Amino acid sequence: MKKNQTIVAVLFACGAVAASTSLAQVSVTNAWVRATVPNQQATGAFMQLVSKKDTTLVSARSDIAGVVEVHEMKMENDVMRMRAVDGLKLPANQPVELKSGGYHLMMMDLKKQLKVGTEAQITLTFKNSKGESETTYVHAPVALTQPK
Ligand SMILES: [Cu+2]
Repeated sequence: MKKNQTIVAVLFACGAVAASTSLAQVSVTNAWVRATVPNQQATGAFMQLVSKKDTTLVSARSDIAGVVEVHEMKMENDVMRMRAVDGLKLPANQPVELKSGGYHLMMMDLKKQLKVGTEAQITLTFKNSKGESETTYVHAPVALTQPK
C-alpha cells in the first residue's frame, strides 16, 4: 500500500512540472556551465533562450555562486572585454544564444569547484514590459566544452 502511494506522488509531481512548463513563456535549451579548477572564483554559463513573447532576462542566481550576472563580451579597440548588462532582451520567438565570446551568465564568488559530470542549478528571472515576471529553473551540466 505504501508503495502505491509513492508512485501516485511521483506521477503527480511529474504532472505538475509538465503543467508549469506549458505555461512558461521562456524555454531554455542546451544549457551548460564551464568546469572549474580548484579555487577558481568564476565561470560562465551558456544556453539558448527563446521566449513566446517579448521579455527581458533581468537576473540570475545559483546556490553555488555568490553572484550571477548577465555579461556581454565584445571587441573594443582590439581587446576582448566583458561587462555586465542590465537586462538581456528576448524578442518574441527569436532565439538568443548565450555562448562563449558573446552573452553569457557570469557565475562569480563560486562556493565550490564545478566538476565535469555534476550539474549546476540556475534560476533565471524574466520581466516583460507589463512588469509580469517569470522564473525558470535550469539544470545545467558541468562540462569543459559545449556538450554535443
Ligand atoms: Cu563574464
